[in-house]
Amino acid sequence: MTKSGYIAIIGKPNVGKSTFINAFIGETISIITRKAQTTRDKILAVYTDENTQIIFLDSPGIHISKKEINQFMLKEAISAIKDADLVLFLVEYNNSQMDKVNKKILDYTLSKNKPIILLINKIDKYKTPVKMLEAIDFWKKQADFNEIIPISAFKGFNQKLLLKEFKKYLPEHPFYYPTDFLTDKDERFIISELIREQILLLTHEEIPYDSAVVIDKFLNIENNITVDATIVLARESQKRVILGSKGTMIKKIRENAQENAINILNKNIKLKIFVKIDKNWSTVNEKIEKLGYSNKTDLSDFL
Ligand SMILES: Nc1nc2c(ncn2[C@@H]2O[C@H](COP(=O)(O)OP(=O)(O)OP(=O)(O)O)[C@@H](O)[C@H]2O)c(=O)[nH]1
Ligand SMILES: [Mg+2]
Repeated sequence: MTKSGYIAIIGKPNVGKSTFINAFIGETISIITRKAQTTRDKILAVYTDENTQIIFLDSPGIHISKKEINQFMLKEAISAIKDADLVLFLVEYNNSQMDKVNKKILDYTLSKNKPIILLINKIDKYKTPVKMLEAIDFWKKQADFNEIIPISAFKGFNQKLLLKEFKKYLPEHPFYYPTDFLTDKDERFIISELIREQILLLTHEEIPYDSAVVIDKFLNIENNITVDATIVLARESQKRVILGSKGTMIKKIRENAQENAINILNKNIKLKIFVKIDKNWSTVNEKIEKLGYSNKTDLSDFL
């Protein structure tokens, strides 16, 4: 009998959720940056071996804010918890405090009777093993976790050991997806994320959070892909920054995203990028839905 189930990765922004999933699967599925709130959508990443299939759900870092785009992101994270057979709760070595947000995530997950494994990430940053033992001790007192495992998603971890732990909590079930299935996201989504990744890496302040990327045209002829994409911004003044002096910024965004897309998708890709203003899009519900950010999850039992 095979084991197959859903594992949600939940935690505050920037703790390394996407890094962990990409490393576990061995592919670039989610974008990773130094900035908080990099992941916007619930992204499925599938691990398959002879007798186990794990459907990882990467989720946006939990950040509580009234802004509509943030409410969408929160719904994506909460719906991942609801879908999960097991929740991986990620915390970072240096924020191992039970702050309000972590407490909310934990209480909510426990109220849904989900098993929780606590992963204490970024242990490569510990100067001494004593610090790590202190962190483990601290978290032990916070809740009755099914397991507590320190890891470094960055420097590598013992995949075999984690797999063994995860499997304990997965139901016996036929595989949900074909054995070669990797993610629910298509090439259009991946290219739009690679563009957003460059915006996150190259611009600052509110611009990454007020940017969305839509794919207007996607043509694939014998592995030659032509893509027209538009960066949607919330304010006129942001356009100047995205274009840069003499168009240098948009050129850099386009070149880097195109190069990454070619390497990740292993296809010949020609990318064109346009820029458009959709005034205050990130704070207007109808506008974020039009840009593809729609999730009907009820947040009343979380907030
Ligand atoms: N030192 C160290 N850095 C790490 C580790 N794991 C992730 N990082 C870094 O932490 C930053 C955030 O990583 P992400 O994977 O994007 O974090 P996330 O939790 O998905 O963030 P959001 O999508 O914003 O919620 C990146 O700069 C990573 O390189 C780790 O084990 N050690
Ligand atoms: Mg992420």
